[in-house]
Order: sequence, then structure tokens, then C-alpha cells
Amino acid sequence: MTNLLGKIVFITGASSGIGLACARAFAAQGAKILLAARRLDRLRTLSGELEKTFGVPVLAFSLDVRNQPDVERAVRELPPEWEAIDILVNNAGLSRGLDKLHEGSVPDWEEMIDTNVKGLLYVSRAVLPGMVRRGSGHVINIGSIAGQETYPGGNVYCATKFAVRALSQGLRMDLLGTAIRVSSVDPGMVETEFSLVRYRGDAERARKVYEGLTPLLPEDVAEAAVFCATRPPRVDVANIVLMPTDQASALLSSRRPKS
Ligand code: NDP
Ligand code: 8X3
Repeated sequence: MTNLLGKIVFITGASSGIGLACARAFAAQGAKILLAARRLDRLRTLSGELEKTFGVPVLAFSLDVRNQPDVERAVRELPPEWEAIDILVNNAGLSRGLDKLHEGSVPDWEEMIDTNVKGLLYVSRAVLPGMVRRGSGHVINIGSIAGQETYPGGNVYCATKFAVRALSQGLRMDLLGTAIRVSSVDPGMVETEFSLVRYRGDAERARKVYEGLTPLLPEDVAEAAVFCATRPPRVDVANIVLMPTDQASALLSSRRPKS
């Protein structure tokens, strides 16, 4: 087993959902946690909670992963005791709408591509050279079943998650011969703020996504990420696909009628 005590774990998109659950799960293992997202107020609250509950050091900073110079600066200017990142969880991501491609919103496309693909690339590019220099590290990318199969209206979001899958595979090849591991966790439906963001704050529409079924909890995904990170160094968990029992594919779910 790989012991996470004192390891430095950098989590993007830690202000909500899966990223927040990952922060708690890695802190519970005794890891030191770097929290990044745009909503610093939330990160500060989480930081206090993690320090109090788990007694681990936490450093929180505001970061928009779409801004390459800011990403590079944030990583370059980390205090010396935080520089040697052991585990990077590339989690920050979002979806916007379910429009047909021929009716799609170009700004929505840009936002998804800039965040889910380019943001992941910028953070990886900033963090990986240190891992390669030190000869150790682990990158855990949060993909999706949307990176394995498409669904109507999923077009650009699915394309970004297909890209994440390609980047995870390609990175594993590029790092072959180093001790650095690359894993991806691809969940089906997880109840987070994801649908609220997809539908721009329409809480009723977001609620309907999970109506009549039991989705995954963000903690389930965090547990899978910790599983990847705690395998012995000889084991690289390449990919975990995690489905709710009530969901067989992106398009096929079992919903109980309202009683
Ligand atoms: P949430 O909306 O709950 O969380 C998304 C997180 O990403 C937030 O912390 C948000 O923080 C952060 N984020 C978004 N844009 C940026 C940005 N430009 N820079 C930095 N941080 C950003 O959704 P989830 O927890 O569900 O999503 C996390 C990941 O899981 C995403 O990559 C998503 O695609 C993936 N996923 C989700 C599934 C689901 O059903 N929920 C299923 C499969 C995969 P802030 O707004 O403060 O910046
Ligand atoms: C999020 C899951 O099915 O909404 O990646 O695309 S789905």
C-alpha cells in the first residue's frame, strides 16, 4: 500500500462536489491538501474544516484553471514546503446546456473546452515537470462516462471528456519509464452542483436529473481516487468506471415512478 500520510495532494475544483469530497477523503488519510477553485470563500471554510477535523496542513488559493499564466504562477509561487506535489487530482470541470450542436452556444462550447480540456492541460503542464524531476508522482484525472459514450445534446461536453480520456492515455505513455502513475476515474451520474451549473441555476431542472433513482455520491468518487493513490507503487490503476446501480449507460437508467 502507498501511505498518504504527509503527501501533498493538489485538488482543482475543490469548492464543491467531487473535488470537495476528494479533499476530505485525502485529508482523512493524513495528506497535506492544496485546494484550488475560483470561489475562495468556500475553500477557506473547507480549509478550516479539514484542519480542525483531520489536523492536516491545508493551503487554499483562488484559481481559474482557464487562465494559463495564473496557473503557471500559482504553481511556481507555492511556498517551498508545498512545492513537491505528490498527487494531482484534475477535477475542475463543468457542463453547459444540452443543446443540439447545430443550435449550440459558442460561448458555452468555449467555456467547457477551456475548463475541461485546456484547464486540465495547463495545470498538468505546470505540475508535471516537478514530478518528473523528483521521479515520483501521481496524476488522477476525473473523466466521465461521457468520455466513453455520447448522448443527445452531450456533443461538446462529451467531446471534452473523450479528450480527457485521450490525455490520460497519452500521458501514461509519455511518462513510461518514470515512476509517475496516471489514473482516471470515470463516473456516471453523481449528485453535485453539476446539473445546477449545466442548467444555469435552474434548481427544478437539475433536481429532475436525479429524480426516481439513486445517483452516486461525490464521496463514492473520492473513495475511488483514494483507492488509485493507495495502491502499491508497482500498480497503476489506469481507469475506474463507476456507475450508479440505477444507471446502465449514459442513456439507460432505472427510475422508480413517483409514489
Ligand atoms: P460541481 O459543479 O459540484 O463542482 C465543479 C468544481 O469545478 C467546482 O469546485 C468549481 O469551482 C470547479 N470549477 C469549475 N470551473 C472552474 C475553473 N474555471 N477554474 C477552477 N475551478 C473550476 O460538479 P462535480 O463535482 O460533479 O464536477 C467535478 C468533475 O466531475 C467535473 O470534471 C465533471 O465533469 C466530473 N463529472 C461529474 C459527474 C456528475 O454527474 N456530477 C459525472 C462524471 C464526471 P468554482 O466554481 O469555485 O471555480
Ligand atoms: C457527467 C455525467 O451523464 O451528465 O459527466 O454526462 S453525464
